[in-house]
Amino acid sequence: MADNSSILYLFDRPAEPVYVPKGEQRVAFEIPANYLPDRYRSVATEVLTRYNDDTKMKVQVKSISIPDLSVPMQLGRREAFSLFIPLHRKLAARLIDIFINLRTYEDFLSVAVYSRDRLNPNLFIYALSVAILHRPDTKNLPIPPLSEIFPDKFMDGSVFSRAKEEANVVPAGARVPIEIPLDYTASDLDEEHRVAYFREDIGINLHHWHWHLVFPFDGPRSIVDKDRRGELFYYMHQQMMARYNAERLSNGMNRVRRFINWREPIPEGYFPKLDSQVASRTWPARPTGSVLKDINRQADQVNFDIQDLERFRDRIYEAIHTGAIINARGERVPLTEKDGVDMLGNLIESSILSLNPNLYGDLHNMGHVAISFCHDPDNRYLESFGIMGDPATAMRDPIFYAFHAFINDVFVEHKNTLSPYTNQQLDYPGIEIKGIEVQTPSQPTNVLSTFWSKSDVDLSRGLDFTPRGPILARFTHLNHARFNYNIVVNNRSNSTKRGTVRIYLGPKRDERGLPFTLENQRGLMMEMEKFKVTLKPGENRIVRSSSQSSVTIPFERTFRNLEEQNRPSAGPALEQFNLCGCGWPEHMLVPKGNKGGFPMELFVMVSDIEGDEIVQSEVGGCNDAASFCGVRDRKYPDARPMGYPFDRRSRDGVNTLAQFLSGNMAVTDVNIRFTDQVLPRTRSESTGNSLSFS
Ligand code: CUO
Repeated sequence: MADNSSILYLFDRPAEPVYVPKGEQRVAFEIPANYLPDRYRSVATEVLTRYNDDTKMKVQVKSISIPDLSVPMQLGRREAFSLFIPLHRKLAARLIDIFINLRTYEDFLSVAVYSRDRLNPNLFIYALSVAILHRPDTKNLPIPPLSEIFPDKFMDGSVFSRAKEEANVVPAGARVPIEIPLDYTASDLDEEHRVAYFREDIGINLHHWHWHLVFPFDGPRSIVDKDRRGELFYYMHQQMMARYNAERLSNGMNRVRRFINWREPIPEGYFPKLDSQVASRTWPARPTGSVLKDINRQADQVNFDIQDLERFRDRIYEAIHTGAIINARGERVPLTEKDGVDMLGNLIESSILSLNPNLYGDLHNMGHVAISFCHDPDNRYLESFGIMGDPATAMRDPIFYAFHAFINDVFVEHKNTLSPYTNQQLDYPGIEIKGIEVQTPSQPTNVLSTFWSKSDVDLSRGLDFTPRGPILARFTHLNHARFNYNIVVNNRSNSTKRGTVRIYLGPKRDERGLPFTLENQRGLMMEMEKFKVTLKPGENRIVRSSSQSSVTIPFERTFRNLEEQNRPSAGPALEQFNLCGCGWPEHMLVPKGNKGGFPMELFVMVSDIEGDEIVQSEVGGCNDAASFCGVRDRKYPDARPMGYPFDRRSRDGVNTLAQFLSGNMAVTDVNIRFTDQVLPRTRSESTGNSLSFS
């Protein structure tokens, strides 16, 4: 790799010093002697020449005057880093600011190289990732998935001693993958464990981490202030909840409860069994029955009471019910139909765009902090935060969903104040859906097929101080056979029409087996696909593959390897490959269903382009999972409220999905059949188990 991509080698083995050659190419950074940390200066000549024979490629690092790094250096090298802790967030925001404002790529590389061995590795990798994603001269680079950089955040700690043994004892070509069992965090005695395969899926956790990288809540305003980011905070998390609930219903469980009484013992316990390789301690567990406490941790400079959270919550509800936020100047800012949800998102999270952080606080982030410190609220045991304190790990914990069910509820409270869509706002006169079905190869019509697959991730990038060469961990995950949507649309006018096809899938029956009312079902509707169509007069047959989904990124992108041999080397293909890693993993598009067939309803709508269209060039890039992640450097590509048409209460007299339909909509029953076997990945028409590389 030449040019601007050499900065990516800084992701390699984050705790090894920067002058140790990186990657399989043995890339050596030629650093000025004064860049060495103090403890190496006296042995500079030896240190800087030691690896000379071992390198295949050299990268010159320019010597420049280094900006003041004292702020980000406040966090120790071996401490844990949490985005949700305000102090840590400020340190990261400062470093991002430094990185973003460096004038040239050479300066950026130089400061990044200088700071790498002086800063906390988690803080450094986070800030470096945000900066690379947002700098014009690096934004096309593929950031390696965090599972390669810090694999310890994604799998059982015992994997690493086995991996180190394998790496030290067995030569690179002869190593065997280390199997990670599907069930290692709990037994079936814990009912919540039935959906552990979802919570602990590497792909969904990577998505969540990447989403928060693309949409940071702090940092330079130019990168925080993205189009409708507050609304997207609501919608992306709402959709993850809908997916989790479909997964629970598939497994015979109730929908997730809301964590609303913060004084009560928390029934959901979780023992993550993750070991931090960097902070060299295990991530704390939370036994069943833990209680939130007031937080007062001087070391982290975080000090607030549960009562503070309750006050923030009540003020936000008051804003919703009075229809207006009070801004920092004491003025009323109405929560309008168009922008209200976006303002609320920034207020609740809260991001630096919050209109009044003093009054409305930092509800969501402090909720994460309170939960993640409930085992050591005053730091008497010198324990760090639990997994709710890190976006890369939070989704593993059942409490994440109970807490986010509460957060979602706040948004729903606001949405319920808006008038229902009128028939006129929903219908597309002259456009009629005549038929919809899904077709999976070698399955009956309207049957989706799920099963287990095994895939490998390479740990070698994240295993500091071990011999080189790939070392694979093999994990088992849910998967489905790819399928097509077949849609027949009749355009009864005599001119060409354009519209947006919106496809949702939702469970048909509740926990007791009764059909859902629309009011209960609409929050469970999962966006599967959204795309523009041009409809000629008469009948139009539309075929769409599930792999094109507006919410997913391809399997290979979730688990891509930076040095993979089959990576496109230039041109638009590279551009496409490199686009951000944000997006729901394709293998988790379809909920598990069950062996007998889990009944779902497939909803398809063609909406009028008049109300949909954002006029802009769509070449923005990074648009694979646009519904969840937006389009890079562009406006959100759909003018309707996110979640339309299910984001509001339905009009009077409409109680079921069937009653909701106008001519431009249709519903059909779909069954999801689960096969409890590990099938080869080729069943999903994906490219096979091609993640290994030599
Ligand atoms: Cu994504 Cu709570 O926002 O984790």
